[in-house]
Amino acid sequence: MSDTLFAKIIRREIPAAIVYEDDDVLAFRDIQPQAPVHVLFVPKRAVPTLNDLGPADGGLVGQLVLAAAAYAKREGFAEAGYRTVINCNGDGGQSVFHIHLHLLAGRQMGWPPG
Ligand code: DGP
Repeated sequence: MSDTLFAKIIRREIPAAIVYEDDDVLAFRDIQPQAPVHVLFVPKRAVPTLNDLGPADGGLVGQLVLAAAAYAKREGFAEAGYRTVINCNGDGGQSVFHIHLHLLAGRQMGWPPG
């Protein structure tokens, strides 16, 4: 596993407010929340960016999406709505190079994004 900030959170070397975990995915609250609910869904297998995914990695991305949707249902805001985002590289606004899916909820989201 590469030594990103999120790898350290996965290894419990840095504290985080963990809200979900399974064998492949860890989810924890974003330290700089952009909405009342802002949770990051992170694969335990470190892949730096979307550009580094291969044909066999569809399951990894699918697990992030499914875990986020299940969390939204579990927490009771699925019907009200939410947004999921995966940033990629500089123009995408990615700052931590370990793929993660942002789940944002609890307010009306604007479009287009800033
Ligand atoms: P991105 O810009 O898409 O790479 O998102 C990275 C997110 O990670 C950003 O919204 C802030 C969050 N973040 C950065 N450092 C920490 C940390 O130490 N703990 C937690 N929980 N989140 C962090």
